[in-house]
Amino acid sequence: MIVRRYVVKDMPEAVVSIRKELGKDAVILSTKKIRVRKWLGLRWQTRIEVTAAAGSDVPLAQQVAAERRSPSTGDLAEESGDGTSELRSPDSTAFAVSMRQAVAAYQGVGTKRELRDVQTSPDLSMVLQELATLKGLLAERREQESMATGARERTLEASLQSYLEQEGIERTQAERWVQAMRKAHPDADSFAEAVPLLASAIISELANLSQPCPIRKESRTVAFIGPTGVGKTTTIAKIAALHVLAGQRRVGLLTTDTFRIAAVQQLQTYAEILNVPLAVADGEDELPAALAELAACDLILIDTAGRNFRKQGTIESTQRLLRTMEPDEAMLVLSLTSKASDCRRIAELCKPLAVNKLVFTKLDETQSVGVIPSLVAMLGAPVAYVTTGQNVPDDIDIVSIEQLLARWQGGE
Ligand SMILES: Nc1nc2c(ncn2[C@@H]2O[C@H](COP(=O)(O)OP(=O)(O)O)[C@@H](O)[C@H]2O)c(=O)[nH]1
Ligand SMILES: [Mg+2]
Repeated sequence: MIVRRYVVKDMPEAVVSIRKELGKDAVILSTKKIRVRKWLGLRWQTRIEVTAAAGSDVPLAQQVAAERRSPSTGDLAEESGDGTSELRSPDSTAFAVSMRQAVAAYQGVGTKRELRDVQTSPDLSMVLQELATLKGLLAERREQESMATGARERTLEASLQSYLEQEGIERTQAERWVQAMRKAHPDADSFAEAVPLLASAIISELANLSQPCPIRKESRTVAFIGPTGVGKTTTIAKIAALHVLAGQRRVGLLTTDTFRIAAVQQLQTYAEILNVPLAVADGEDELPAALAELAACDLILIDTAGRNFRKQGTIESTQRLLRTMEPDEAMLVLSLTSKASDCRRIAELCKPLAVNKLVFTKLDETQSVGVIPSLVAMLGAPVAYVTTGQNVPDDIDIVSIEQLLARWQGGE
């Protein structure tokens, strides 16, 4: 019979070595924890010392232990080069059987009969039963936890999604932005925490477009287009007043809105108050002459007739007008009190008009600002101005999307 000692990290490692070296009939005689020096003797580590035997004449564990303790036996271990040692002992079939069962149970490769024997051992079967119960409980708990986390995430995402939709953001765009935020901040788990993070995700996606872009210094002609009643004329009056007050540029006003006499009169009144010239063009044929009237001006703000943009004819005539006047900048003016879906439809229809900036009016009359980043993303055009009331010239602002979305703080 061969007896060997193994110093290993864990039992599976011992069983693999024992099976490899002593064969599948080998049995474990004893195991005990020992401490060994590692790292040039600087550190101690815990290891398991396993004694195993192979051969037909395997001794009882007690006998081996007694022999090892007995001074007459001396040191039976004979060190071999590979760190194992061998000793010769008397045989025992009983212990061999029990150890074979243990090895089989450990590896799960025992014969059916051996497993049955293990299960019928009262102590072992109780332990196995308890282990099985514990395993079941653990699995159940893990499943409950992952279900709860999944449900919490779904609920949070659904709340964020409906918040964005209420704010006027289109469904698929809202989904995209919620997902972008979740990707960047998977740990955010409350609505109040997630909403400002959502704003950051939108701002970082818009990149440069999130910065306000008022009229450039180099621009001389700027046209304002948009539906009726959104506040084009009032906004033009505010911008003109600000430039007159700044005293940097000679401002002129031009209107093509001759559909209503009141519209011309409205701009005429502002022109008189501000003491700036006003030219009127009835159709694109009169545009060159009207522009020539304002030759001395270095900033010409062009008011256009409010039109029903849902009609194809409106888009075509506005396109003709813009082509003739070739403005340096074309601003689409939209009211934040209009339905978000209508704003989106108008923006979609205005795509062929090469609008390069957006103006949002009537912020004072609404809480919802979601349509602003939504249209900025859709048209790839930044916001030039946001207006906040009827007072000329005070109620106009140059603000970033970040400042606008600050309204979302705390999910208000
Ligand atoms: N509350 C509010 N009303 C505004 C704002 N801008 C314009 N208005 C009002 O909207 C109405 C239509 O404005 P107007 O400039 O004639 O619109 P237009 O038809 O697009 O030229 C007027 O009563 C304005 O005083 C704003 O920022 N807030
Ligand atoms: Mg008008």
